[in-house]
Amino acid sequence: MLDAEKGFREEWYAQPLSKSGPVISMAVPSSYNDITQDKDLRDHIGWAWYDRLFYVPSRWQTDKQRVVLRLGSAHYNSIIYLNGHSLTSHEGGHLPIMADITTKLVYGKENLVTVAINNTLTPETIPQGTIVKHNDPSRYPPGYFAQSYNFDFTNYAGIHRPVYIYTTPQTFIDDILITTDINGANGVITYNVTHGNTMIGPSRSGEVGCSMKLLDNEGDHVTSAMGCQGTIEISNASLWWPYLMSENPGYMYTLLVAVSDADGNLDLYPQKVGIRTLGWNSTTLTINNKPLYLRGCGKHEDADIRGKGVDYALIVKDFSLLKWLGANSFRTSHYPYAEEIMDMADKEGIMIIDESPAVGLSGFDEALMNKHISVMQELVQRDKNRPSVIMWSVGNEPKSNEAAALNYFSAVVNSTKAFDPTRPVTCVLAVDKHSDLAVCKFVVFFRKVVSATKSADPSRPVTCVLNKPKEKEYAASSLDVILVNRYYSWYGDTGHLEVIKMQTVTEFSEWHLLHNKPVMISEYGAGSLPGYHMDPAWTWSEEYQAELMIRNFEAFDELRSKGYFVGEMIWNFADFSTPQGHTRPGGNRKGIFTRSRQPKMAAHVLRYRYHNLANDTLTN
Ligand code: E9O
Repeated sequence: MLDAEKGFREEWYAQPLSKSGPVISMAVPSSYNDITQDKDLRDHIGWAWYDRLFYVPSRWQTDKQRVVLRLGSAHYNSIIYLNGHSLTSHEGGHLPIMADITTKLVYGKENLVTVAINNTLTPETIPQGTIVKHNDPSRYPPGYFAQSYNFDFTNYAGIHRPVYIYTTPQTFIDDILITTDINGANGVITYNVTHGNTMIGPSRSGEVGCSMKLLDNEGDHVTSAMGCQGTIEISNASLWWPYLMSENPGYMYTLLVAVSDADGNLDLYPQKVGIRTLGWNSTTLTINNKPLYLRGCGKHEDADIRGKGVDYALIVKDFSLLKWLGANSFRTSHYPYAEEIMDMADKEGIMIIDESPAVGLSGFDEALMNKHISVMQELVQRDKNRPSVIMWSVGNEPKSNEAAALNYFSAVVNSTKAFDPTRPVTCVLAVDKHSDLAVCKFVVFFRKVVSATKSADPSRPVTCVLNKPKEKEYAASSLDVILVNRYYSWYGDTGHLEVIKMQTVTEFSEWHLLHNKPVMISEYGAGSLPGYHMDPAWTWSEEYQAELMIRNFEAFDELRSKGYFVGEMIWNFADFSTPQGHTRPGGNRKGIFTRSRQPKMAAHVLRYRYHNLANDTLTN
């Protein structure tokens, strides 16, 4: 039910919504926007309400079960009520919401869950948007406003991911932390299990014990261990390898975790474990001590009708297409994706750059920073055990030419590293880094002078008096790997495909020169309308998109030979929905697949390259 600011006043949560006004039939999980023929629902900004009556068996109460309500996500701000009482609230549209509802249910009877969702974005939310109020009464009706965004994709809203009610015993597994390592041919799994107790019955939490059983990927027993913390070493372990880097990519063991107490409560959780190590230095990324080259794409959770709603068939289709392409990775641009997608990535050996919802940020104040840090904490908490996640991305295309970005990103990146010291951290950049080769030469020059001075006298610190910072980009210095989005011959020098190679090589060598870190291109591409052909290539034709890619490949190959270029990701996997606009014919058309997942000419070109790259990596 759509709300124009009345729902809270009229206490819509106190009874089924149908008693407060006309309700719309709605599917969960799905975005609500594209499901009906109603333009007001598609374009709605503000509160929308969902509800559902459900029953729970009285046996759950007699069995002293703990009951949890879990929403995979709800976009953007949500308040959840149970049986007319406020239960919990959550800010942010892409991470799970959980609440213990054991004592709030009526057992053996009808219960009512109500979810109020608001999709409004402001400069204080992550991501940001602005509400533009139009006050001219001769041109707009009273109270007229529009929402604008700091990004180009449709801000789909609704309950996007599955909603579950599940039970555990009153002594339960609260969390499991897994880290893995390699010791010669052996794999090492370190685990830490934390448990809780709901105190429904007499608590004897002092007597809680943990035991582990490790199973291989066929479910056969490998080894067992006792204790809530510990290390398991497996001789001749099967490692987790990415797609096309091994015969058996995505190999995962199952750590069967059991927590039990003296009252006979037993909670079991089958935790998947992929054994792999990650490494990074100033030029290289490694997995299991082998150098990595990422060949992938930026994606979106986006499809006809359901918008950003989880769709199992679509997940299988997208992974099938990624493998057909020969891709080994993608970035969850520009927000955390559904756990069902992450599960597939673990299983199929597709590596993930796991991105926060911080797209297009600006105005770097402390309040935003604290919010950003807690989003990173929630993201790490959710995805920490996934072998597929090889890098955290704290954001995409921040306005990091604002000087405040320096301290801001150093704080966000350092906090992320404290939450998870095992993975590299990046942020996807787009602002100009001071595109002047002279500056880079200057940096190299001073590095040499400083190190020569230091070796002549190691006993004193060395300085140089500066008048102003030389770099216009302020986030890169905090990152482990530099990812940059560049659209030569699309957003700049449009139509001039011949400048791509030169400009790309110059730009990415400079990023490495300036920061002495591995670099990769995280977006490049062109829009194309499938079926529109022009030769010689012309913007929006399939030929133009394909030729732009081939010119980029020439640059990437030259950069790869320099030894610090660690990956390429096309923008975008598929065409996706955007707000209406004169530069977006039917959405963003930079997909190499159409929105219904059929290949454009570009997909065939990329497929040829990615399979060749995969063979290179196998033979080297
Ligand atoms: C972010 C992505 O979500 N990067 C954008 C993509 C695009 O297609 C968008 O879909 O627009 C590209 C940013 C390129 C920056 C150059 C801007 C020049 C404007 C004249």
